Amino acid sequence: NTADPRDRAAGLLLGAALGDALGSRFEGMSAVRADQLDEVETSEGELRYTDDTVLTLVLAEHFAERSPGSGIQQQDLALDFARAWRAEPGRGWGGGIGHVFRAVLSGSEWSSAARNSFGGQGSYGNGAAMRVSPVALAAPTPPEAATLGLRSGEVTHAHPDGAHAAAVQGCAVHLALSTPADTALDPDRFLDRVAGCCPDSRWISLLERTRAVPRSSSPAEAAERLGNDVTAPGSVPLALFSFLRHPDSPREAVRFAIAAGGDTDTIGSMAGALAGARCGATALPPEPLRRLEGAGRLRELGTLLAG
Ligand code: F2R
Ligand code: MG
Ligand code: MG
Ligand code: MG
Repeated sequence: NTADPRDRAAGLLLGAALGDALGSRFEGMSAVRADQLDEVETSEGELRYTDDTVLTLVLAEHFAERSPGSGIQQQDLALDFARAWRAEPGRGWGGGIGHVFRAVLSGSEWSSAARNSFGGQGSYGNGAAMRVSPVALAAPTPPEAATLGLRSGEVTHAHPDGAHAAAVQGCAVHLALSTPADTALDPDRFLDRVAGCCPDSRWISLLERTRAVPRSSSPAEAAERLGNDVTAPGSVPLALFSFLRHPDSPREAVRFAIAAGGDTDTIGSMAGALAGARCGATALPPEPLRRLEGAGRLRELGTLLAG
């Protein structure tokens, strides 16, 4: 682990993208074996990322283009997300998110576009949480990261389960970024602090469920208890668990998340952001990192946003 804030900021963004790119080969599979993970880590060729990282980059650029402390301009952010979706339709997008982006591109306010999806329920997909990690670099404290996470999330995910997931994951990444490098991470204290930043009863109970999973569980057992699907409540807890299981190894945290199967790119990405933020870019596995699409810009943005 490193104490260098720039290395940690780079690790946060690179860890998110690496988890996405490694996991994307297996998205939708029920479980992933160690030899399949070894193969994707060591094979040749570029490791391409998916929608998770496309939107993470948009959010990071949103902060990089503005002076520190400017927060989020929600209509601008919605438009930038939607333009990124339009520019790259082949990045493996969620089933309902196109409706939101199409409405924004035809002039709707973000709030009505997000509210009108899924028959007026709004989305509880994990798309708001999967892209939220840059808020940890823009907010000075964990509670402010939760607030920024919520503001970035509600732009497309109007259902409270989807929007609050971004608050939870954003604040968790901020906490991971500021854990002392030379002290063992205490999972109970970590979950207490996340819960303290996110006063949403549904998420408090999901965090309690995460805490109750035995620390020695296998990926399959953790997925059985916490879920591993494209919904926010069915994926953010498993990403947190994967990190708490392997807080000092981004490679192991990401491998655990992907081995659990299901929404592997997204759960791998969220676990990678958490572990990369704690351990830094220098702790990421060098070989797959060398092959990661966009690694140069991700590193640059991390360093820039770290200030
Ligand atoms: N969607 C995928 N992967 C599967 C398809 C891959 C693609 N076909 C390919 O192989 O190229 N991956 C990406 O989607 C997830 C993020 O989703 P997001 O952005 O939240 O989208 P959406 O559509 O809003 O929500 C996802 C699904 O959740 C269910 N859902 C959400 N809200 C619902 C509601 N109110 N009622 C009922 N169902 C709801 C729906 O099934 C949505 O389609 C990430 O995994 C990303 O990698
Ligand atoms: Mg994806
Ligand atoms: Mg900061
Ligand atoms: Mg996914």
